Amino acid sequence: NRIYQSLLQHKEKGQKSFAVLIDPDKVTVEKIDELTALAIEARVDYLLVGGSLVVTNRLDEVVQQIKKNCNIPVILFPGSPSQITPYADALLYLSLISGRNAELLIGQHVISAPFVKQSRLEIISTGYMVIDGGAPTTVSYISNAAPVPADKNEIAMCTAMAGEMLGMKLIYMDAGSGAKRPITESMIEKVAQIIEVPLVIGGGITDPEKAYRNCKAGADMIVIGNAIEKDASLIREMSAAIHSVPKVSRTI
Ligand code: 1GP
Repeated sequence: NRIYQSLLQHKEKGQKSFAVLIDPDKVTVEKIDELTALAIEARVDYLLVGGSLVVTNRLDEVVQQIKKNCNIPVILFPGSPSQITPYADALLYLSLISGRNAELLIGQHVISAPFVKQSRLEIISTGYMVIDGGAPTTVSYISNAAPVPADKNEIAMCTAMAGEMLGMKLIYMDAGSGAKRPITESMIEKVAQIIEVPLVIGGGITDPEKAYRNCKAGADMIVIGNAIEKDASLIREMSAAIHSVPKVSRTI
């Protein structure tokens, strides 16, 4: 579990990580080449590949092209069990703990378990929490489950705590891709304080200042997709902002 260990080490040192989310539906080979060149230059920590609704079957091809170009670890962020490829390094094994849709909590995992195991990917058990992003997002619609209301910090805290106690190795709070309103720093702070495992934050982050403030509030990893799809050069500024957060080592 090389990748998870690197996440834990970063967390211990108070070092923040930046992950660029690549939607396999939206990238051409040329775009992948552009993104990976920028990601290497800007020292992006991880590349996430996936999305709630992936319609093409180019996943293998996209991941292979990324791996050809760079050594940045590729972590799958699947919207469904069909989005798995052995060419990646790791898989966020997501259980939608903010929802009450049994299929996304455990049903699909049971169906795909033999296939996932065979893939030999590093499996990172992830408590996935969708937070209301101000308007319906693809994930809130597709998941057929109510997101956590944006101002209910207590619900987010209790959900994250429960996820951690159930053994999840990572908590990922997501306002949904392209969310109108990203997750508040106050919610991030409350959740970060109450859990020990790394905290990933994404959804609707468009400016480097917000990414920086999220890290200061306690996020360990920031995921950005949409804003980079619109302007790939943002990778540089985002990476600089996230990596400039003063390191505060963890005192246990
Ligand atoms: C979505 O958290 C990710 O699942 C990233 O969101 O595309 O809005 O950056 P954006």
